[in-house]
Amino acid sequence: MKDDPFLNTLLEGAIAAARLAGHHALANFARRQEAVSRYAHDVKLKLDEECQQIIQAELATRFPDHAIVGEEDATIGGRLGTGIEWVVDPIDGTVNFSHGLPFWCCSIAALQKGKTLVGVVYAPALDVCYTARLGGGATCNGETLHVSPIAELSQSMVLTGLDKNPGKDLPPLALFQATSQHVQKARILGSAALDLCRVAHGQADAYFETGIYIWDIAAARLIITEAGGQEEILERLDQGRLRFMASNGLIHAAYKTLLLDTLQKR
Ligand code: LIP
Repeated sequence: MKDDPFLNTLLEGAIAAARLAGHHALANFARRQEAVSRYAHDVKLKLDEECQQIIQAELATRFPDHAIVGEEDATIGGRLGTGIEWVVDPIDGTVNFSHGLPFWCCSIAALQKGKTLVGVVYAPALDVCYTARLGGGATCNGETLHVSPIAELSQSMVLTGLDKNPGKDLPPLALFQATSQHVQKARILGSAALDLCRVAHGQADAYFETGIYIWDIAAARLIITEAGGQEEILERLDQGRLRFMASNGLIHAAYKTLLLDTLQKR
């Protein structure tokens, strides 16, 4: 596992920012229902915005020349000259958080030319901090991560989410029913970043979702690959939405074929 001082500095900053934001959300748990706006199946919380501001302030102090893009405020801070762009989801699993479910996290990634250099996914309510450096491995609370050895789709646990805007696609529940018959269990936990970290941790074997965004996956996709897994954007949809999958690598081809055949996208 190579040691790169530049990546270490980026990772140290990302961890500090994620912890500041996560502790702020936890400390203001009583305010978890304060909403900026509510939608049919989603919500934008005041704490989303506050945590985004905390992360942006910490990163801008440490890295004034870097750009910052976040779910709550696609602000490009600093100069793009360095080519380093921070991609931030201050609270991934927002609806879980607003209901008091612990499956939520702060996700922060540093990208250069679209490639993730470091990633942090911090889940304060679960007291777990996942990290990864490009070429430097992945950890959970300092312990090295590796994906599961499950090699049969029929024995696998897959994590997914339901697309809020399916459009002309197969209805999300029909896709869930059709694919879940071919795996041991399919679960919906409500946080893409944490789902991907569970795959990296070997606690699940694959993940798939349509309708998520780069900020949901930017950090955790590096954690997956540095833990020996595989990930790919299957399709880029409208308004930045993605069809994305990841796995332990062993069941990747079989799961991808099942998904695309069911979606009739092959
Ligand atoms: C969430 C994703 C989750 C998806 C939810 C939501 P947010 O992100 O992490 O996988 O199913 O609909 O998009 O909005 O909580 O940051």
